[in-house]
Amino acid sequence: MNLTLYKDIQEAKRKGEKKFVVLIDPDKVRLGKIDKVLQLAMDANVDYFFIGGSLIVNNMLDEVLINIKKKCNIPMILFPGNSMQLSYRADGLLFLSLISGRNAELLIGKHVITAPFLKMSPLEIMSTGYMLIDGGVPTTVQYMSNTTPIPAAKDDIAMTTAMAGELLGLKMIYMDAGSGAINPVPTSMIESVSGATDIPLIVGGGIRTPEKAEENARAGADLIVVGNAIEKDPELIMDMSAAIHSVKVNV
Ligand code: 1GP
Repeated sequence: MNLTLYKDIQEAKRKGEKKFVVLIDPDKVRLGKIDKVLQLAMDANVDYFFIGGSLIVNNMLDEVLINIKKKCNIPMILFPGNSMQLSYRADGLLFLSLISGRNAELLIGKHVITAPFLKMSPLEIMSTGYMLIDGGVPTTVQYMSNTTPIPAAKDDIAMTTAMAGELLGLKMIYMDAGSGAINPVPTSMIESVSGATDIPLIVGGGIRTPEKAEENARAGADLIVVGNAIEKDPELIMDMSAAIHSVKVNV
């Protein structure tokens, strides 16, 4: 088993370096277009792919993973929208607990069901406190999870939720405004959460420009996730990556 993903993420955080993550939704992938994304991702030194979506309606997950692995060596981390989205073909898995919500199934229920499978799997499992932040538009995750996102102006709720996640032993926090959010996670909220916790912080949802990505990294995000904007314009990968990797904070 290759257990270096989390070590690398921690090490980067310790050095004040930032990681760029491209989200690939197997539902939206056209196998022709993905080749271009893979090439650009390799050229731009993308750090990780997150693979997942809140609704995977086709059976492309394995095929997408096989195709990516054949063509590039960027680690693939599953970001599952539900417990069907598991595959040994990835490198790692975000074992998500939806700590911003109060849906017991998504806090612990599904985890109990998938634990025996995951325990035997070669995947590197990274427990992650997932916090949905109001991004100005109802998202698929919000609807599917039947939970209320943390209001965008409530930095204190985000901060204390993340602190509780850390104290429970979760290895990372993922603040997500949801795919296609109108408003990304507010900078002040990123600052509050990163200032109050020591575990790596993932931020995503509605990030469309390199400037915003860089601002989030400077505010304390350790991994920046971009999906939609890159699906629309894969060339954006180069500038996004340069912006995120240009940030090195003193720690
Ligand atoms: C969604 O954080 C991710 O879960 C990425 O969001 O597709 O809006 O970039 P976007």
